[in-house]
Amino acid sequence: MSNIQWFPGHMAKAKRLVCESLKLVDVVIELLDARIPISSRNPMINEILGSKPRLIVLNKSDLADPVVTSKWQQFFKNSNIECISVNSVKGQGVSQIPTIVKNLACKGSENTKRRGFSKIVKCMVVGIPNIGKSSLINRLSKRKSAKTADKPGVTKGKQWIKMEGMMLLDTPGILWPKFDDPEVGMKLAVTGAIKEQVLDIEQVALYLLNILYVKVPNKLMERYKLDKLSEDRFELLIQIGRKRGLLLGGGVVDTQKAAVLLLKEYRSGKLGAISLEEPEDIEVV
Ligand SMILES: Nc1nc2c(ncn2[C@@H]2O[C@H](COP(=O)(O)OP(=O)(O)OP(=O)(O)O)[C@@H](O)[C@H]2O)c(=O)[nH]1
Ligand SMILES: [Mg+2]
Repeated sequence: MSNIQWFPGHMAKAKRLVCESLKLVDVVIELLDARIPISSRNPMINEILGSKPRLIVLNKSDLADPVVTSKWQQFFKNSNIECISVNSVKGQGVSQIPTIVKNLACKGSENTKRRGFSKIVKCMVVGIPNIGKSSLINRLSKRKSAKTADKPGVTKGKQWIKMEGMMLLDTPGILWPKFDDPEVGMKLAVTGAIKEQVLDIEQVALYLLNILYVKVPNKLMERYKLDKLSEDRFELLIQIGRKRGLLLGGGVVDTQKAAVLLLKEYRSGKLGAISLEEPEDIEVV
């Protein structure tokens, strides 16, 4: 498996922006992908945040297995970090955030400064590209102030958005310079955090196909109307392409198009709500 590397100049800038803004805020919302809570956790952000009060929000919970998501919530709570799960598009779970953030801000000001904090709580939302930071802010503020789109790198600078009792800071998504584990890069690619231009889409689709084959073979059979799944992953991709009529000349399957289709269907939940990692898979926290 080749290692995806992705840390263009604008990400270094985004990291500086998060560092500088940290001084200005009472609380940080660390947004993670409910399907890959560990792989979507930026180790750099963890260092930057230090002891700042934080809430972990597992977003895109509609695309993850709810049983696995509950386990993740417990996993973070066991490490004394507040954690909830939400769907920022439909709004599920979002209404609990203001109260939790205000409580965290109160605690933070008692412990660190021994003085009150301003009534307006300042909260920064951080996370990897395309995770849903701007969508969450729009949901919380009940306005479409922040630009959102189904691709990474949409928010370029910081933007403060006001809501009742709170100021929210939207930030650009940040990845880190090197993925020590190539699987982390693959999972980020599968879920859409890395720009497609730098990816080998077929390789990413084969990685996903491997997980789906092991975890949810029935869902693959149902979705693509396959009686039997080929054990060879590339053959399986060909089976899917053929079923969907994605052919080049001479009846040859266009595996590139099949790869794009599989990723698109997984990302939009058409294959079901499927988590790609579980707390049991993680050896070291
Ligand atoms: N299914 C689902 N899609 C979501 C959810 N939250 C956000 N999205 C989608 O994810 C895509 C990215 O959302 P954004 O809010 O632009 O993400 P961002 O983190 O601000 O991205 P950058 O600004 O590029 O770093 C959009 O297509 C959203 O509709 C969610 O809870 N569930
Ligand atoms: Mg954004």
